[in-house]
Amino acid sequence: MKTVFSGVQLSHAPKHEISDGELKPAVEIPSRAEMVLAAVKQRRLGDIFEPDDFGMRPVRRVHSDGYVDFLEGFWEKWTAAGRQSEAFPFVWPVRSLRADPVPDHIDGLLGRYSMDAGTPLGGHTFAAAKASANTAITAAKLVMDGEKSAFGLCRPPGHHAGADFFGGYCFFNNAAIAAQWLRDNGLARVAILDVDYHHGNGTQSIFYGRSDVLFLSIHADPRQEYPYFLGHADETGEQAGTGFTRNWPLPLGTDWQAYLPALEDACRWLLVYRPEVLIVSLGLDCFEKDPISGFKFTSEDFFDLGRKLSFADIPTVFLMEGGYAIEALGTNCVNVLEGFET
Ligand code: SP5
Ligand code: ZN
Repeated sequence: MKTVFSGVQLSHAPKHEISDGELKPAVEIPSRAEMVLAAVKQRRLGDIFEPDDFGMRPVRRVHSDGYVDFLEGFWEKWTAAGRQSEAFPFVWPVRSLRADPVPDHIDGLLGRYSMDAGTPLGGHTFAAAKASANTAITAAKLVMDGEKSAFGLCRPPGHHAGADFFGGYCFFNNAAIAAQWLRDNGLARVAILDVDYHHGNGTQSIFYGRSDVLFLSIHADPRQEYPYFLGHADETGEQAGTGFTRNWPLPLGTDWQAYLPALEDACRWLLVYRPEVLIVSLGLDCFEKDPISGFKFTSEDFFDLGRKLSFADIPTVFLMEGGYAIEALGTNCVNVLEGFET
């Protein structure tokens, strides 16, 4: 399987995150991608390619102009205001407050275009997020051009980012951008299967009213786990998209055996929908030793996950999302990809 990766993605290097009531060391760090890249090379998964530059048009097909402009111009505004350290939002336009007009002040902008305080923005974030989106599109293009599968080694991840907000370590929604790009380049039906431990709230919200992109997500129950405010079983789409979103929230402690029925259910939906391309939002944070998560996958289970995903011979684009057990990340990720090819 071919891998797409850009070193520019390493330039986003957050120092801290706000979680569990503390300013803690960041977990979404460059070494995640380096570990996966090392495993791809060591296990000879296949050739590694730099992404093509698709410009900002495909990104703007998914994200609002206001949001893209905000991310692009952010660091200049932030430093012009005398700030030097990485940025965190701390005030949001929640229920009964107004999201519009968009504030002028940098702290207002941060809150207007974010969903949490756990996702620091730095001087290289925009460039890295753009490279990550290009990585995703390039992997999608490989598959559209005839590869049976491809791996976009994306970082930062994407699935928590919505049309006009960042959060959950995500800035541009790589899976959504790749799906939209495939639609804009002639495909009629694309499916996204999100197996990250956390619900892909950004991806779901982007496609919630649409039937041309099926969104399926298996994740920790939002009653108990981040992102808390989306991902319940009764969310199945709206208007033209009714029936084209499906969620499998599972309890903390779920292991591979308990996960399997949900995965098989999701596979049945894929068979019915018959997408021309499947995009897998590949989080590796269901791992038993993941430092922020509560599922119980072993490294071997990831191999079985990959094998299951090859069930219907659908051309498949794997895009990396979360996963924070740095030492095992490369092994777990390549296990999925090798399992798929077995
Ligand atoms: C892409 C992705 O996986 N994003 C996840 C963002 C999760 N951020 C919230 C982290 C909260 C951590 N609390 C962990 C408590 C365990 N002791
Ligand atoms: Zn996750």
